[in-house]
Amino acid sequence: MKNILNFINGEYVASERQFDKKSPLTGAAIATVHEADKAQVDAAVSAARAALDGPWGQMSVAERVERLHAVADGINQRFDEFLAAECADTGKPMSLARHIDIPRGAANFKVFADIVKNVPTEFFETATPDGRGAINYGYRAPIGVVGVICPWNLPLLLMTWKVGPALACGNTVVVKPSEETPQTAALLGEVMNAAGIPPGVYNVVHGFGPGSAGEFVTTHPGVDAITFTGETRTGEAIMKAAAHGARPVSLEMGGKNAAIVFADCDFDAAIEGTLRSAFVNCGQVCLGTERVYVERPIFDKFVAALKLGAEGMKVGLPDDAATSMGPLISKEHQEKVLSYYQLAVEEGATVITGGGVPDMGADYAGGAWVQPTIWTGLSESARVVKEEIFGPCCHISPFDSEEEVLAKANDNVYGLATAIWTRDLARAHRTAQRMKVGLAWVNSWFLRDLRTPFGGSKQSGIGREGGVHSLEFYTDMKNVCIKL
Ligand code: NAD
Ligand code: 6OD
Repeated sequence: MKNILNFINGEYVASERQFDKKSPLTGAAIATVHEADKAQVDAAVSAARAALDGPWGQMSVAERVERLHAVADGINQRFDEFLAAECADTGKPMSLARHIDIPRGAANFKVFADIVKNVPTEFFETATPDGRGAINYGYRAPIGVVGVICPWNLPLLLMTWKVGPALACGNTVVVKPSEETPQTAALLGEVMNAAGIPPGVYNVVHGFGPGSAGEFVTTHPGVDAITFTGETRTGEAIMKAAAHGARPVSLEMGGKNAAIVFADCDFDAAIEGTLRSAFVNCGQVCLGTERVYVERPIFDKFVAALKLGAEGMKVGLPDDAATSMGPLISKEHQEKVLSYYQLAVEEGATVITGGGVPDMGADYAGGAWVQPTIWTGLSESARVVKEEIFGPCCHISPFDSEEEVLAKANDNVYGLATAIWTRDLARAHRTAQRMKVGLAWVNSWFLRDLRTPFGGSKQSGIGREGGVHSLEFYTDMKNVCIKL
């Protein structure tokens, strides 16, 4: 059994209380995680403050950039360790983590270091009555000690997506990884030390939300800003905590994303894209598709092809190269997803495929396995069509007009992402612009350019990160006015 410690002020620290991290593959405990108490969170925040006022805050941008590049290189040098840790915590296929989670975990440091190095601020010349004039320029100062609260679905990727820009902007961080996925955040501490990141710049405290490290971080008066990824109702609690002291929040939250498939689409591309968006990472991607709207002339053909694709997916172990889908994160989440599988039947769905638990053999009977599942036939008001499930499942329904599908696709409290499949360019622009979401992909899905704004509309989020938008959140922009 591994021992997963907190990382405070550049050192690994044990806690009095511990909890078990269980394998999603078997349900057996694979690690003992040390749960930070209030005093340890205090110590992490103090260390972050000292590093902010000290070596990190005083370091030149060029040097900071160089060290963040060294962090990215350090992750790549220990790629296999990160890969093994991430797959042990999540059960996801190594083929997936090798191409997405770990490389993006490294890239998040390089890309944002380079953005900070290269993006200028504003400059204005101002006329004054005495004719001498003034100049104004924008100056970005760090926002301070940032609390980073992370989910379990893409642990290293989503944590570094916040920590990369936060550190590049000169801040220091206290990270609270998900209780389900503590390993890669802890391992990153070793890389930080090796890369010459001063103690206190990057701190990790383990634990849960309410009454534990999550609450201690978000309610701590020494934390100047909070960035969060997770469920909308957790985001609401964090927003309330942040209200004390009027601290800024960046919230990336839930989704119930719709794909819109027009009859003129590249059919094979739409099938391939929808299979990925519905089932990759066992459906545990916030951007994933859980509602598919297909134009009626190709509806039957689409349902049949998606069924064939889903049934061709191998549910299996991380190190099997043939595996396309692993288990869900935990037995608790399996219970939630299976309750929706049951509810779909009760609400009158036709189960096109799946709907249950695959037989993984006796050794893996304790794991959080579920079948990829497709339904048709539900009304738009069904809970299965309205609520985020966060599992490998989708409901497909037919539509007859652009107006109709836009009304249906937008009729949801969430507004994170959409994928639109069509060869008609004018329609692509029109529908993408009219979807009430933060991210609209046309003829693709989860195609990322880290310079672009990322975030959700409605209950899917507050704020945008990515590119200069991350700088907006992680810096305090001040205007310097100089009378000439
Ligand atoms: P979650 O909200 O349950 O937990 C996220 C983190 O918040 C965990 O570290 C948890 O310990 C912590 N937490 C819980 N309650 C807290 C509290 N009261 N105070 C402080 N911290 C608290 O989310 P999850 O189950 O880990 O992740 C799945 C959810 O995340 C889904 O809803 C998914 O859509 C969403 N998500 C959104 C995005 C996005 O970019 N919009 C990305 C990934 C995941
Ligand atoms: O790609 C990203 O930067 C990002 N934040 C992805 C989020 C995926 C949600 O599960």
